[in-house]
Amino acid sequence: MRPIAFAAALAAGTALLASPAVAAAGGGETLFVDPQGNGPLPCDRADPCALEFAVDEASDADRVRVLPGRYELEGTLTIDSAGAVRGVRGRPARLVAGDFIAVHASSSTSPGISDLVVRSRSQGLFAPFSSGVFERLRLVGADDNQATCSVPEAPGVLRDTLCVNRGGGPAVGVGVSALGTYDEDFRLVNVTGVARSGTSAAADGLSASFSTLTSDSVVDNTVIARNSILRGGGAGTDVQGQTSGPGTETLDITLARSNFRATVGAGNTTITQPGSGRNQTATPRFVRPSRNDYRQRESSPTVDAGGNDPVLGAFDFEGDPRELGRRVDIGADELAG
Ligand SMILES: [Ca+2]
Ligand SMILES: [Ca+2]
Repeated sequence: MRPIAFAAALAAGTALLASPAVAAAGGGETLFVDPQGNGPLPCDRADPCALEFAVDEASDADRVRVLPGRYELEGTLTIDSAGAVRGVRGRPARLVAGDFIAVHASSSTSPGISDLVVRSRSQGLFAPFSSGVFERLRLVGADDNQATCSVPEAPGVLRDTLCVNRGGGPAVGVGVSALGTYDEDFRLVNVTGVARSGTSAAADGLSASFSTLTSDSVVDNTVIARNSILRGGGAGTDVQGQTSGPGTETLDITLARSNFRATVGAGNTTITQPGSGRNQTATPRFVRPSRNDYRQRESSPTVDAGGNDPVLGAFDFEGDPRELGRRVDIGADELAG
């Protein structure tokens, strides 16, 4: 039996290598991209394509594999059909965007996006209507008035992700919002959402804003944050929520095993009290936040202070195993010994 099994495995391996593009889960193809890539379809590993080209050409079932390196984006990277855009875990590609939104994940195709480092002077990720999983992203933006990670009307999951806003105005780290009758839930797991403000402007770590459009609308919204660090600055707060509009709307922001000091709720908003349950208020300690290094120091209160979750990720934002030490940490980073 043994030689036969070996031969079968070898044949399968040969078939895989001979294939022009690697079939992805769900029946699609994998399109490889590289910073110097200029290849035609099918964008195989030996002749990778340019990032924008592959993202434009990919269909719903395809995935784009972003090989390590630095990508200077010529405009917003608009993902409106690719099923997934993924870097390499532990060796994330670096996308530099300039003055425009770095990644716009649009439409109902629900792209999954992972393992990217994104820098922009505007927003990092704008993902309306998407139910995808966004994970292991390190997004640093500087938009004065927008969230670095903006997920309006997106019933998805943001996890193991860093969202930093360095804008000097009313900046936001993570923004969740909806207009009208939207009543989906949104979930943050192991997110570090930080808005830095050197001025008196209101910078919020997490901002959730929901509004009805008609008086007969009855909408209940839920935002769940677990194992997350949410920090604002200036005249802002760490977790802000509001409802508005002519209808009847509630917003429930539930935080568990998370790190935040203060909240502000307006309208029919309820927000978990800082320090209640297993939530903590002590200042998290990062390696070098001035250089956007939001890995934890060993002395940070966030180490081993998180808990389990139904959609807990398997790895942290730099590719370390998600659970090391006594238990999961709070925030995008897991402290590796
Ligand atoms: Ca741990
Ligand atoms: Ca780590």
